[in-house]
Amino acid sequence: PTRPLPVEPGDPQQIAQALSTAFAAEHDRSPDGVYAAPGRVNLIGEHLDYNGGRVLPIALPHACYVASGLREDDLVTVRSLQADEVWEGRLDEVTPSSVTGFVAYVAGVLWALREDGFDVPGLDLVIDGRVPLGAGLSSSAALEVSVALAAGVPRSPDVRERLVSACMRAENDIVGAPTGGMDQAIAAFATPDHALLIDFATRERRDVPWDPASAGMSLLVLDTRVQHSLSDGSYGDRRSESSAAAEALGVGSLAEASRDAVEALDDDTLRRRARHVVTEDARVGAAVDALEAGDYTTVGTLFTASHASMRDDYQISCDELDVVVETALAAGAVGARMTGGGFGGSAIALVPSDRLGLVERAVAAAFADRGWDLPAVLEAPASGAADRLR
Ligand code: GAF
Repeated sequence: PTRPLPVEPGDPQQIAQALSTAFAAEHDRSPDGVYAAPGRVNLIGEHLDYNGGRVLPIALPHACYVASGLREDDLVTVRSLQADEVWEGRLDEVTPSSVTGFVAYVAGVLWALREDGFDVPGLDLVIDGRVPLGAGLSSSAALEVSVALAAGVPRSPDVRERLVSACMRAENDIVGAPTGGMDQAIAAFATPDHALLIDFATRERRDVPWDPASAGMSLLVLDTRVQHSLSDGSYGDRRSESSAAAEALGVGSLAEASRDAVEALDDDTLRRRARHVVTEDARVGAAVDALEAGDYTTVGTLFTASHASMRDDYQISCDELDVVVETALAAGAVGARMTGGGFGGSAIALVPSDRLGLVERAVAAAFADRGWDLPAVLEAPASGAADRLR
């Protein structure tokens, strides 16, 4: 094949219908509800959430789907269409070491909701995850947020904030991934056709128009298929280095530091990490201004500068991501960068729509030349937030 492999999001209503049927086959009754929560690509602002900076993600049309039914006892059963085994357990027995794999996310969210005072009932859950795994597209947060919605907690105006907190707590305390909260927030609060600006210094959120087609462009998401994990230590290392740099600079979080102070740091590693954070935060501000002015060429330039910063200063890229970025730019993209946690996963490219095929073929050829597996490609219209489907 000369083109990357497409990963289709599927039709939400058809997926929900099929999941209801799978639930009925397993449990001899219809589910009480079917819920979905999206994956994401972050347009710009990487590793800024836990550094008190700004991020600008969009939600993907690719989502995680959960069918849930109340039980009369307080057992929880979890079946995923992507796994062989069924898990069965009691929430009061969940601890960081008692659950592993994808079940840690599911049981972790239910545990965290209980810890927050919600009366989570016994549940049967059947899950269909349609966000590619380990691709830096936030399959974990999609799973967490869809399970949180499916957990049968009452709806109130502030409940989504509490669900997001519970999802983060599950990820940090039960799964052991020290992540920063961007992914859960975009899954819970995305608006179609918009990116979500989140300022982690103030916790303010604001929709920003995202319409590359208005400038004759498309956003290409290319999954290198180099799997990454947020709990393998490398992500946590960046987080500790950031804390050490903030401490050396005498600031509460790194995004507050001045560029001059950063350049005066003695330690080369800490100086690089801090430089990424302060320059990236400034790029997010510039990208928002450019988007509000409809200037997608400038957005592209900022993407490419962001990639260089992640490659050279934050040092979270890898050869495959660098090759996607360089090849896309050489084939006519106006900007490209890795997205998400890094060390593998996906890159995004802003491409004049009449060059999409050219860029896709060039990336596929560059991977084939190096003997690497063909990357995957996703379409990424900015999609909506987690919701109940039936
Ligand atoms: C991962 C984390 F989960 C997020 O919190 C964020 O830090 C991101 O990496 C990097 O921007 O997706």
